[in-house]
Amino acid sequence: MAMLNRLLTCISSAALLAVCGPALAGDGQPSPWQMGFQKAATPIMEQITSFHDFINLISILIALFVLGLLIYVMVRFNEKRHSQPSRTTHNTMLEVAWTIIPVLILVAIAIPSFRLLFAQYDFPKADLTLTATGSQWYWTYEYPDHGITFASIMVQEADLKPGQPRLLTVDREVVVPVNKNVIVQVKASDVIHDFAVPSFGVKLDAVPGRLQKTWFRAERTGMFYGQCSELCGRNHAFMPIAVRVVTDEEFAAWLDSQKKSAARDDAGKVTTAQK
Ligand SMILES: [Cu+2]
Repeated sequence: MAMLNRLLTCISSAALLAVCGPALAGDGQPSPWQMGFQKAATPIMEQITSFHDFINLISILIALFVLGLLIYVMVRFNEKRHSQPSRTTHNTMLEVAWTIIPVLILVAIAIPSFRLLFAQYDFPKADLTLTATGSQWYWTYEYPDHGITFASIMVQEADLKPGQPRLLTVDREVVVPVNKNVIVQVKASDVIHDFAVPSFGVKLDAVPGRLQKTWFRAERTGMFYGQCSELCGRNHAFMPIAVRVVTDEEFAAWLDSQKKSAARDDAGKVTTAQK
């Protein structure tokens, strides 16, 4: 009985966490005791989140069903209550059912799964093109239409200002306008890296010698962090991605300020990051 009570407590607390999950989710960055994904900032991430919740629900129902069957068999057919096992081997209806039902479940999963896959690869018309190049161990960003290129390097813990997250803050953030389609071309200059921003539902390998492409459309302003998500060497954990989503006016002002300081030299800090 105590065992059953404990089991019920486990199930109810898991259900509670599932319900409270969104409240605990990080916004733009991970948060302590976060359950589930970071809060979605793009339509694709919203789709990913609801697809995940849907699959999770199916898994939980299947697990509970199997658990129920196991408990039923243990109680109903144990040696004490059922000492003479029956010799039944086939049941046509049951066999048809346990073939058809899983097929239906798989079809129900496949439909939203393919819809999401097509949405991710259905590139909209670009409002802004951005190139992200992974190098050991920093990212270089380029705005080809605006002639802006800069390296973005992690700020060391000792240099953080109050409110800046550890291991995620960079010296120069990517700035993009809100509600605009941003096409990101992802490249690598040395080994395989991975451009990933959880709130945007973006995760794409940066492969040397290959031009990969992904896109996002951020629907609210704010700071959104990601990290290189492919083991790329000793300082893999120290090449964060920081994207600031701003209004159109702020973006125009930022472009102006960047063009004015276009001549800045990244060479010095890049050499430091490579060490
Ligand atoms: Cu990397």
